[in-house]
Amino acid sequence: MKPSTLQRPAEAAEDWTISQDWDRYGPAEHAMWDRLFARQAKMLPGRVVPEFLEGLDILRMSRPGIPDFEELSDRLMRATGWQVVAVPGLVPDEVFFRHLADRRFVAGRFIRRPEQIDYLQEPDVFHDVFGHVPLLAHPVFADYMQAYGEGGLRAGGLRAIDRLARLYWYTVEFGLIQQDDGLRVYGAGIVSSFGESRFALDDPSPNRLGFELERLMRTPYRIDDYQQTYFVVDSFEDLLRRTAQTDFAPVYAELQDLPDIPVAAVLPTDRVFTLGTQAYAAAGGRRS
Ligand code: HBI
Ligand code: FE
Repeated sequence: MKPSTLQRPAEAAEDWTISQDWDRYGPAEHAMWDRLFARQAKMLPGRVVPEFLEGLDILRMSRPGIPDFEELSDRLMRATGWQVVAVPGLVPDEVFFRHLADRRFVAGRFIRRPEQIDYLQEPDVFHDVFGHVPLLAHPVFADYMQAYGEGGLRAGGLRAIDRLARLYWYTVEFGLIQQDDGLRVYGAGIVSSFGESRFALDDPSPNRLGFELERLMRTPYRIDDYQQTYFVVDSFEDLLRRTAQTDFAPVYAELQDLPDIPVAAVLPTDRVFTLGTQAYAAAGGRRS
């Protein structure tokens, strides 16, 4: 995220939160949520990490309609001390980190229109709440998200924030996890996307590489199309162990003069689950 050029809307509080105004959702918006939910709920079993589906159950998210953040937060608070708060859209990095460090997940309250069903740039309530919130009911992942927020508050300077953004992107948004019987998706950007839930696991195009913090922090990412590289963690416990206990300052220092690794590159030191063909990207990706 570039330095915050974002203007806090008049209706937002100091911490950028707004009310969800759940009563103002109309039938068409609830129907859009139900349509997106049904499509993902049908295709995710066997593809998504089981803890995600457990989170849907704990949070009673399979009830019809856009969840009421207050009800959702009551259940989530009991599970892991987290709550969901509404914000107008992207918020400045330091605001975002502060909320995460205080176990508040910031979620958009708008839902996409039918013509945006397969792709939109700004996170809507389906991406944020269906994609991100179920795993916040999982204690270890909940700890990871809070540690991420605390890491962000400690990060002085844009370079460190860019490194952290890559960690967020390749785990929280587009992470894969290894299970006994194969890989599963857990990143919110994947689980909330019909196309990428398939692409991330089945397509021969992207690389799938073992998670390694320094290597990952040197790897740029795509914001406008499916990823060319996905990183695989062994477990949420391992992810937490490799990141939360680590004060990132020495990591930033070590990375200081190292160049970025091209987004599609595979290094001899990489643990390679898939050496991707990159055919999708070469064919022009989503725009093709
Ligand atoms: N704001 N609402 C919102 N949601 C995000 O996911 C988000 C953000 N601001 C900054 C941000 N993400 C990323 O730059 C983090 O890596 C900091
Ligand atoms: Fe997200």
